[in-house]
Amino acid sequence: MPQYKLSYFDIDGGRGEVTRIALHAAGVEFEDHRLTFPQFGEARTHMRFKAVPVLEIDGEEFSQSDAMSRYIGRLAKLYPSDPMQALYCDEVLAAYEDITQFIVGTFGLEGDALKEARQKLMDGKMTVFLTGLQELLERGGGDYFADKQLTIADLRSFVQIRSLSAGVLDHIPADFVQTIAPALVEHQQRIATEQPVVAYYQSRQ
Ligand SMILES: N[C@@H](CCC(=O)N[C@@H](CS)C(=O)NCC(=O)O)C(=O)O
Repeated sequence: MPQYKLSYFDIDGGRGEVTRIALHAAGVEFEDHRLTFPQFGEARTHMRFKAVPVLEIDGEEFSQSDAMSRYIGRLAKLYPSDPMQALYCDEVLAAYEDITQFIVGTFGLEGDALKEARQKLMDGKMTVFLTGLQELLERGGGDYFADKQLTIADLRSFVQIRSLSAGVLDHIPADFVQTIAPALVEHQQRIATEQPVVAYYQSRQ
């Protein structure tokens, strides 16, 4: 059995979380290496792209969260084998990555500049993307985004909608997603009750 080590921030969310859930669902032991921000500052100097998550498999390092979640998703049977269903799944992952980038683009702003940038995002790109993702959920049949079963697309949506709805991002109200795309919130709450997700968070207690 290969040795897996996932390095990411000590948060139950962000770009490392889907791979953590999928690793647990795949039934593989892994070192859940959680970094403080100061530790990251030091560790990044040795990382190829100076960013996390980093997945090590038998000491070989891999970057890019969607690449690693797809790989582990395949091991966990959480990634479609059918090419069209894989396309459905990938489209969702990429759209959520775009949303992440929009939000990251407002990091570092303060005061009125932050408030205005976040309002502009909510009125513009976030509304477009959340509405679009809700359409993609409907396309998948309403319960799942692809393959008529749980995939890493559902996990990514679960992680990201949970975070967006937590009220932790200044000027983005906790009910913003509910207002724009209620089906994504309903989906997030349902995915939270799926066995692999429940089992992963139980393992964290
Ligand atoms: N495309 C990369 C982006 C990685 C990335 O930007 N990670 C963030 C944390 S979620 C990071 O390490 N940021 C620090 C930095 O870029 O300075 C991925 O999907 O893994």
